[in-house]
Amino acid sequence: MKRAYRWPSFLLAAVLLLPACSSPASPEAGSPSSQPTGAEKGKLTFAPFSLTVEVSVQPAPPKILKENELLIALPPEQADRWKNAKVSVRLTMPSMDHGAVDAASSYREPGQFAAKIVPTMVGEWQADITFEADGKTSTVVYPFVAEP
Ligand SMILES: [Cu+2]
Repeated sequence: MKRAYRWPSFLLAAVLLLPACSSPASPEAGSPSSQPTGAEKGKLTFAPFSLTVEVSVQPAPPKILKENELLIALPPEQADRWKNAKVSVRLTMPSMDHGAVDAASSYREPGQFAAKIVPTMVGEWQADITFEADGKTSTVVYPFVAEP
């Protein structure tokens, strides 16, 4: 009887050590809209430009260690106005401390910017999206969850 209790506690310790760098939230919780940002699904506004874009990731949910695309869609009637803007993306994991990954984006007809992103870990990420035009700069935050 005494011996039977040793193994389970040893195994439990091993299991607890394994996910040392995983996010505290369960990855399968999935939906970025569960974040308390107040942003409606994927719609974010660059206030100095009075410009609301629709942000998404393809595929959804994005896969770790693969090339995914972060898409920033302009309203169709404003695509021409902003197609020469500079749009850049910075990825971080807010609950961790392993630095940021920068990605440039390029304009693609008929009205969206696309950035190639490679999340390195499962869990909650945030993309800081910076929009530069007419000598002004504005940054919005897009949260998403990466899966295996
Ligand atoms: Cu991480």
